[in-house]
Amino acid sequence: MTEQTLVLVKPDGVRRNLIGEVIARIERKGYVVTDLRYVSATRELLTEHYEEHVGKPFFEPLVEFMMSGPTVAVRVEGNGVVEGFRSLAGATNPTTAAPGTIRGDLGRDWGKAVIENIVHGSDSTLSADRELGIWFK
Ligand code: DAT
Ligand code: MG
Repeated sequence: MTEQTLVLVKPDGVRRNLIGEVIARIERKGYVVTDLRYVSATRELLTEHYEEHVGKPFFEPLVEFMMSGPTVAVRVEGNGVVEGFRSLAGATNPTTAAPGTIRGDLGRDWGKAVIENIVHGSDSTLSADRELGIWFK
């Protein structure tokens, strides 16, 4: 099977009408969207998705932010897509994310307790399979 990753257009990206922009960048790169869902995430789903961050100071603000509106979950396929999409997304902090990346071009610091950075991308093939199972149950 081809490599797969989970991309999320987070609530800030959906509110700012950036669903198409994010998907366009994925498609222009040559990756293939093979499934897509509009999801109102629950605390339960988010606790599973962000299990590595449970207990950190930004965890509660992160969950609140991710429940503040709908998220678009996207299954994306292609060789090297896990690393490739992380590269398209850019660094976690949009202030320093490189121009040319999604977070670098479209994100900024809004002075909130949690970093709002438009997209999520799985950080390994193991995470990708785990996270796809959560969002495409
Ligand atoms: P990434 O989304 O780049 O994989 P992560 O997994 O470390 O980053 O964190 C998940 C999300 O939590 C991230 O996209 C934004 C937010 N976040 C991370 N570190 C943070 C911090 N120190 N303060 C506030 N929000 C943070
Ligand atoms: Mg992460």
